Amino acid sequence: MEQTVVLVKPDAVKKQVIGKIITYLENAHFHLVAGKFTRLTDEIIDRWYKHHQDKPFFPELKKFMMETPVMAMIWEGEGVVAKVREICGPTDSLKAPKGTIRGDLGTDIQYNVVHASEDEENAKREIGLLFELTPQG
Ligand code: 3AN
Repeated sequence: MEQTVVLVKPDAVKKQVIGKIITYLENAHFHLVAGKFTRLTDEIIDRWYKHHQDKPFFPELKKFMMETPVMAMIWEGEGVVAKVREICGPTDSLKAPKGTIRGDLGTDIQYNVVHASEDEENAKREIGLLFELTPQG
């Protein structure tokens, strides 16, 4: 069955909306199959966002992603990767429609509440990074 990774980012952890975010995904009838509250390390962020490493915003992004632990989850269901991206809304919260997670709970392009895997290949890579390679499972 198709799986995707959702991270509840530090802005959402601070706003205490982890439960709300889970509710959007449960309401869409997807299944939560794994989850952990965990601190991202330097190495994981470098590998996670390798496509952004040369961007000017990368140092800020890294600092932000290490501000608190993140809630990392694996969600499962038919078409889950694309549908969860839709439920999250576009990267920039200011452009995200109301009714999407980012439109309802996000602040801007950086403080955008959630990460969701871009495609199935990335979902597998991210599951490997966070749920298979990290100590404590
Ligand atoms: P998405 O999370 O929608 O797949 P990506 O992979 O392009 O978006 O970006 C990953 C993260 O990098 C975003 N969630 C955001 O926190 C940060 N980011 C992306 N573009 C910018 C930007 N232009 N300025 C600041 N932060 C950015």
